[in-house]
Amino acid sequence: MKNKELAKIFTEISEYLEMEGVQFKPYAYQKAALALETLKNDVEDLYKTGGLKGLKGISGVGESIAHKIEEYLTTGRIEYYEEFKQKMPINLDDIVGVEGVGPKKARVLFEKLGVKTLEELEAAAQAHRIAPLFGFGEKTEKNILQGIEFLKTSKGRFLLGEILPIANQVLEKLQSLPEVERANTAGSVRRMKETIGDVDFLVISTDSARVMEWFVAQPGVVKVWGHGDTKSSVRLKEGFDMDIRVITPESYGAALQYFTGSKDHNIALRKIAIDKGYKLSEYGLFQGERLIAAATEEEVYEKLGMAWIPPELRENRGEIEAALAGKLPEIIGYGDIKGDLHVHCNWDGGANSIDEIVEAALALAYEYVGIADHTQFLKIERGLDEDKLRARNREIEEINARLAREGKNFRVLKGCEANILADGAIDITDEALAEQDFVIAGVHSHFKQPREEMTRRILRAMRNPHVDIIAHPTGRILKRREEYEVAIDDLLKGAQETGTILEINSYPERLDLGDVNIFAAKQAGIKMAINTDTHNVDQLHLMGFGISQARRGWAEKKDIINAWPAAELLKMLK
Ligand code: DGT
Ligand code: CA
Ligand code: CA
Repeated sequence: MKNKELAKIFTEISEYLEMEGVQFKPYAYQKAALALETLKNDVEDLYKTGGLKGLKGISGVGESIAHKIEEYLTTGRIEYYEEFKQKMPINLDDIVGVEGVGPKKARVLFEKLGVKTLEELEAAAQAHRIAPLFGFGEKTEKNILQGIEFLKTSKGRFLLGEILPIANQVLEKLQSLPEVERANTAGSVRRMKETIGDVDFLVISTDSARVMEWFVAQPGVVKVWGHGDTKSSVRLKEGFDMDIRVITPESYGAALQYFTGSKDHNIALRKIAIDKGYKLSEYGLFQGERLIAAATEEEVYEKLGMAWIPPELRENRGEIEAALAGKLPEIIGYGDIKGDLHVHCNWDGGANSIDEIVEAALALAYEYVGIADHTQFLKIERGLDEDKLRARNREIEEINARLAREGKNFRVLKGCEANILADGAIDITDEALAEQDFVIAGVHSHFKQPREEMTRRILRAMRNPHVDIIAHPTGRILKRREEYEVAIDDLLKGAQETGTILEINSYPERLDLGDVNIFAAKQAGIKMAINTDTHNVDQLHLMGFGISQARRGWAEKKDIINAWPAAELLKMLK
């Protein structure tokens, strides 16, 4: 799929435009990049079937960008982009990926120090050549070094959001091969861990040699690490590895259990087996030579005295004890969400009108959708002031009236995503907040505050009686930015005392709260909302990633407010 390649090019164009101080245009390219990144259709198919018009049908893609997509699909390059690259041949993805280095700084670093790569950036910082530059200073130089350090620690792991679509495509193709009887993903992909080291597949096949040949010859394979009779391993052009193993039907369950992991879960499970006088391996559960269970995972768990454990829970965080005691949580299901409470519409620069959002939400069988536009402080995101919010709310009321006339069991909720200013005040008046059905508040600036200040800041926002939900509570960006310094225990206590709901932001780069914090929040009786934070209806399906982390954090329907019917939700938001 060319979607990702184009998204990367448009992101870089927007960064080049920002370097040159161009107004508004960078935003248009950013929007198009976002749309392409999460587009479910193959952009090439859209072009083949619909031509330019088909491309313009992608929300966020206008005339000029559609022409550039066409140019790329027909010639393999975009002249406009190549010109930028020639002028400033910077490895932008890497450099701008360092926390604290935006396009403008990247340009200065290139022009003054000739920095093009991450290695050159690190060397320049270590040689203290960055601090003296105008607009940089000691602190920035230190931040850059820290940022690079963080990138190194997460190197070699990939976002679940990048990997899962590709893994699922390979899985579908595997399943459609005539010689494949059954295929599954295993490992961290099956457990839906937030980041993935490599992808593991298991198959049952009547002709494993053919499957191996197919596997190592897939388009996109750039290196074959191993090509055996029943086991192979490859690297894809995206940079990650995939392993495959062929298993006999008799021991498929035991193998699936073993290769799903996690390793810690397996070790704990093997101890239980030993205590019972059994031996557990990837070939089955044995008593001496006698096979006790192997064909299905359910049997294996059953013979060990417990119910089948959902893969998302298999991290040895108490799930085995819970299963032995018959007390596994009834974790939220992938189909249990009744509405998304964090959707940006075209009032604040999102790609879609409220009508389009309603249509998309109805298609997902939602019962409600919460529009949460940015408020005024975030000018770049075209945040709404009090008057604009009021006008937008009138539009929502008209749409709700129409939906009621049409007899639809669906409603649009009026909300906003307000900013928590540096001192914990909210950037818009209490009167405006009082007019919303719900208020989300989030930190979008001053990320580098000291721990106590950041904690106090968010606690103050929680105490604002109008604030219902705290967005992306820790501010982390996976593989890019560490969470801001904040005392998470104090935040949980604050949420508990004020009845504030914490968001589980579904964006693959965020997944914030993450699984461990979700677990802690649940234990403290704190309610959560799984939201997509989308600026484009094509991203509403990212909800699945948030749900997966909620499951990993043991969250049940009762813990997740947007798994509740509208009436209950509104009662709690009052
Ligand atoms: P990853 O790839 O780093 O995201 O994490 P996993 O969990 O997918 O790990 P991976 O690919 O190394 O191995 C897949 C599964 O195979 C792992 O979850 C459990 C099982 N496994 C692999 N090596 C061992 C081992 O040495 N001991 C045990 N008990 N299980 C193992
Ligand atoms: Ca793996
Ligand atoms: Ca592996």
